[in-house]
Amino acid sequence: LCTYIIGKSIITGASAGIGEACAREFAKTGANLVLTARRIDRLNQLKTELQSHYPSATVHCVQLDVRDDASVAACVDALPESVRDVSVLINNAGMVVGLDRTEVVPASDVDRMIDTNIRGPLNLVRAILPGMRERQAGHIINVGSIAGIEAYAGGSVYCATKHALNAITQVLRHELMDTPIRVSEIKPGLVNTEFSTVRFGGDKARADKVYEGLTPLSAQDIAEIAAFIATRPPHVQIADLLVLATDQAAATKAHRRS
Ligand code: 8X3
Repeated sequence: LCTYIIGKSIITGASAGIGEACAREFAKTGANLVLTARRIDRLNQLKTELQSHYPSATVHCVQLDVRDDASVAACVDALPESVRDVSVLINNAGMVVGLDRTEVVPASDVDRMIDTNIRGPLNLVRAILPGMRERQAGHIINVGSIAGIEAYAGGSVYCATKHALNAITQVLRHELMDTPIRVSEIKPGLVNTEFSTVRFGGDKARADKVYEGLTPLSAQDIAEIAAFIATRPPHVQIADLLVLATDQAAATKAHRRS
């Protein structure tokens, strides 16, 4: 069994889905957590829960919109001394809007996806990586998607953002090859989270259809993989992990029983 521990970790988008599950999974190991999201109430609830279940974990919550570079920089500047030396950055915050043909995607939706899914992780890297370089220690784990290696009708901007994140992950590995800092990407397929509800503007019934008749991945499945990645020995860099539900073969190909 691996004995490497997860140290101080910052997780973006920790109020729900994969980010929230990562917070739970990392807290189990007694990690010191910085959790960020726009929905601070949900983060504070999660903090209360985590601290009662895992007393050795510490949790610091910050209301943050990863799209806003100045806020990201200020958030990192204001971190308490005890968690300043972040060792793991989980770039999880991400979203999708719509499943429209490319020519009808509103410009505002283009901006929201590009700003959250590309600018967001870049903002975090700009704020966190210099400290990791100084300390010569750290691990960046980007939450990508199968949409980062495949493209499907209705996914133009989302697929483009996840392809971009995949490129950024690879570039970082080149730039950090001569350091002990590791860069990993997890690319999940169908995961049952708020992702599809957000995609369809809150239409839960339409979102449920995405996962109907099959067994999708859960956020917990991905969080366990993130914890596995973060606890490998220092010479092991899990570069790229595509994780699919057993019922899924490709982004738009899945076996449904009903
Ligand atoms: C996974 C999203 O749309 O490819 O991030 O199922 S999708």
